[in-house]
Amino acid sequence: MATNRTFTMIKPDAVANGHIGAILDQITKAGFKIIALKYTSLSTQKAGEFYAVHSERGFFNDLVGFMTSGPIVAAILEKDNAVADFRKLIGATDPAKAEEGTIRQRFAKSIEANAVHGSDSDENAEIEGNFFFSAFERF
Ligand code: DGI
Repeated sequence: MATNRTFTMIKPDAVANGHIGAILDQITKAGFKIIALKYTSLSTQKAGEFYAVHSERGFFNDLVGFMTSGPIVAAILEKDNAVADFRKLIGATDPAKAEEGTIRQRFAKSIEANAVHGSDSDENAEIEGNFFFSAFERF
């Protein structure tokens, strides 16, 4: 398993607000190398699968609705300590609690429309990367 990789999505709010370029710029300037990159969207079924761990939560239907509301950018990123360093770069789930200068503090408006996803473990990074990308789409 590649422990130096993580998976991210730029979520529909950040795409709609025109932040794809600024977010990718911040990610690459922080030392992450882009291994795979895709502009795509999630069907209701795919979004439900991706967030299956949250299926019993009260916000699940809203979350799936939000994640299917427009296109997203999916990417696999590489860097030493990728998962933890990327979580630090994006900031807290709730942008109101995210540290100054983090991606969510800069670009997100609410706990649901929070601009970016970042894997929370090496295992999930692997699973989530495989969810979006084949071997031929990684460089
Ligand atoms: O790993 P994170 O994305 O930081 O957070 P998470 O895995 O706990 O939750 C996944 C996503 O679900 C999160 O990015 C936004 C949404 N979410 C989490 N907690 C809440 C929420 N959405 C709403 N509406 N309310 C919540 O309390």
